[in-house]
Amino acid sequence: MDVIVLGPAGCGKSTLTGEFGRYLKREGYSVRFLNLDPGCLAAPYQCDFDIRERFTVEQIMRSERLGPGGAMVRAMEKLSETEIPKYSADFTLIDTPGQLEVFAFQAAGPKIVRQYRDPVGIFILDACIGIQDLPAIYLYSLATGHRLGIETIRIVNKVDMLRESELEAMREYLGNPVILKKRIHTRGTLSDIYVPLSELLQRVLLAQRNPFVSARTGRGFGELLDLLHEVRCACGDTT
Ligand SMILES: Nc1nc2c(ncn2[C@@H]2O[C@H](COP(=O)(O)OP(=O)(O)OP(=O)(O)O)[C@@H](O)[C@H]2O)c(=O)[nH]1
Ligand SMILES: [Mg+2]
Repeated sequence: MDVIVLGPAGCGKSTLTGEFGRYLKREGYSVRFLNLDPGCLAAPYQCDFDIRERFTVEQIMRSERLGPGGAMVRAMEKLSETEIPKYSADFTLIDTPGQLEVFAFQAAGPKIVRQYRDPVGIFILDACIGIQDLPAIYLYSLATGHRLGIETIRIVNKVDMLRESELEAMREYLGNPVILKKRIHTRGTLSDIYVPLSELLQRVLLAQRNPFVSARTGRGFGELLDLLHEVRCACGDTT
């Protein structure tokens, strides 16, 4: 199974790739690690393929006299023209750049992802974001999956940083459309857009499971693994 780890800057993509990969190995699976982030200084896992061996954002900044954003866009173009090795491991974990908008919303992203036959995306929601901002980031995750054209599951990471009562509130919130709806602002001229969007979000939230995970402690890895298996089961049901 090819698993593409997605999410905004600093949400824990690289940590999860490393720690979840080591967990999978302990469970007896064969695992490969791919780093597709040409901007990182180091990856916290032993890479089977590391895009930084071909080019880095820093090299592109120097050679093409670009700023960090422009160099990352250029790097993604180069990545989309690069043949990424394919492995027949049980799990190939693919770590992606922190600049999600460059990876997912420029032309290169879907082209890169299309190199894989039927990948699954894990979109990481950072538990520290706070309940009030969850709807926005959840919509972002849906847009990302849609844009890349891949089946995407969502996990809440860094749960070790919250108290149990805070986690409970978040769990209740994710499972309760009424609370959620109140949180989406519906005032003003944009209400025509936000009301249907909030209704869509409620339907999605009720239909999906979102494992609570800590990439640091390994909490929730078993549930994440189960969900990945379920996504790949014949029925495709992730409830
Ligand atoms: N407490 C806690 N910290 C975490 C967890 N996962 C990641 N972190 C920390 O969050 C910070 C960012 O983690 P990374 O794994 O580098 O995040 P990333 O999404 O790969 O970051 P970029 O590639 O730069 O976007 C680091 O300090 C990690 O140690 C977690 O589950 N719990
Ligand atoms: Mg990273």
